[in-house]
Amino acid sequence: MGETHSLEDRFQAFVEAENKVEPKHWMPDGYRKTLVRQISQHAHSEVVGMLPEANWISRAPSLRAKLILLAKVQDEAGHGLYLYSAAETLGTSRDQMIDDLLSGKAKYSSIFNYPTLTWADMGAIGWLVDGAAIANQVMLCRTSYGPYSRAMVRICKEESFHQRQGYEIMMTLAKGTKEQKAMAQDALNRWWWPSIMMFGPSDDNSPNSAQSMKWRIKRKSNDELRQEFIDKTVAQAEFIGLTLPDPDLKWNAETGHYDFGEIDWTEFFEVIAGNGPCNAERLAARQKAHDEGAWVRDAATAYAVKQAARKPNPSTQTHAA
Ligand code: BYC
Repeated sequence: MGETHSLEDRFQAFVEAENKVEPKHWMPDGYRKTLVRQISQHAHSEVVGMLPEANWISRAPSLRAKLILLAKVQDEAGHGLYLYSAAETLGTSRDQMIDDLLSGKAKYSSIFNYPTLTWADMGAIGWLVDGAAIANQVMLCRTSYGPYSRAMVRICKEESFHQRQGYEIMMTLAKGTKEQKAMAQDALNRWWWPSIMMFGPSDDNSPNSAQSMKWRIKRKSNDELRQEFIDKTVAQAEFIGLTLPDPDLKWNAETGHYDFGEIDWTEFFEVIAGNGPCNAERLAARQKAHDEGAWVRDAATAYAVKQAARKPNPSTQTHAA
């Protein structure tokens, strides 16, 4: 490109040519800010997302189910860590990001502000919540920021295992006794609408989408992803004999997609404003874990200082012949 082009223009051409932006590259301030916002929210979602499921680890119905759930929750801790690391490459410290979560400044996914009332909720979360997360995250494997896109590749592989874990629980319950099937249907009824809200506001009400699509941070819009998820999930529900709780859900041969009912956006905006059923409980649990972990952070810092002081000075080091 000619020298008359601004840094912004060159950056735009760079991402449009499907290059990956790396931490040391020049980037517009807005690009950096958007990524810190999105990646840190994503990291917080993984970490807060452990809480509703952790509620059932001690009550899983078999040793096998307990082991699988434990592994899934551990994966989510790992996803949080990769994502905090990816966000740190943009120049924001993990302490700052965690302060923003605990003070209520940073958001995390709306979905984790709903309670997990029965074992079937572990099925519904894995099937629907991880299913929705995969739909969103497969596109993020192609996001323009290198560290985020690479973290997503591994995360998506693990999310596929999570989705199957959930679907298997739902399938088992749906094939079980009348009461077990009713429990699965009840969980589906409660998690369906919050799951489709996970994709965010509709495109005409999504303030960040246009710029994020232009910068190739987002590769598909909120509504496109929501539709893909719904289209894929209808057949999965039919296969296990459960009913999605939407009387307006109907195949539309003209569009080649399912039409669906009105989303309760008031509920969504209330939840992301901090007024969902479990927002206060979730943040209190994170605050408690943070406070109780203070001694671990202090010990790790003291150890790092001691190690740095002990490091031999290379100029005085002697080498064996
Ligand atoms: N919840 O302009 P928009 C998981 C906010 S966890 C809360 O469309 P954007 C898992 C949005 O932040 C998966 N807030 O925004 C873990 C913005 O507010 P701010 C989590 C939401 O960023 C454990 C405002 O609404 N996945 O897999 O272009 C167990 C306007 O929205 C939500 C990710 O985080 C929401 N649902 O698009 C099981 C994926 N939706 O920040 C599973 C990464 C919107 O301006 N994130 N908002 O104050 C993204 O892809 C995008 O950030 C979103 C939103 C699609 C979520």
